[in-house]
Amino acid sequence: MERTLIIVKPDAVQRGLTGTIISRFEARGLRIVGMKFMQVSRALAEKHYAEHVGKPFFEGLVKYITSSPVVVIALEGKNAVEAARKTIGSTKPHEAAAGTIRGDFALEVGRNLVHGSDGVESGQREVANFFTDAELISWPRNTDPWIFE
Ligand code: IDP
Ligand code: MG
Repeated sequence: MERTLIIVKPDAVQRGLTGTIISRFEARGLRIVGMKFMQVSRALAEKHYAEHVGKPFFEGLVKYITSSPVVVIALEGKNAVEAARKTIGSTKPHEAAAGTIRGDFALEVGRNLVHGSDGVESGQREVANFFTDAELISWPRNTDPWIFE
């Protein structure tokens, strides 16, 4: 099964949207295999956002993600990466479809509430960047047969 890294970003935590955002993924059927409240260090932010080094928004992005605590979640499921991205919505919230997290709760790209991995390989890599093996729990969920065929 695929894994994807979700970050409930500092703006979402500050705005009291943590529970609302987690519940969107939970209701979708994705299985939580890791979750913690943490402060992202500059080193971890640079590692996580390495693909954006050199872009004009990079400094602002690192400042944003390290500015206050986040909740990181590892989710598992069939097609978990694409399903989570669709639940999150477009990067620019003003373009995000209504019904998505960004489309319902955000307006600006630099305050877009949530991160989700953009591919199967990045999902694996990003989960490993944020969680140790001991922090990830593979567990049989009683509702799995009602969610996964
Ligand atoms: P994604 O989060 O939808 O995958 P990416 O293109 O990977 O979007 O960009 C990572 C994050 O960088 C975005 O979620 C957003 O917070 C920030 N970002 C992207 N483009 C811009 C921009 O043009 N200005 C400011 N921040 C940006
Ligand atoms: Mg991205």
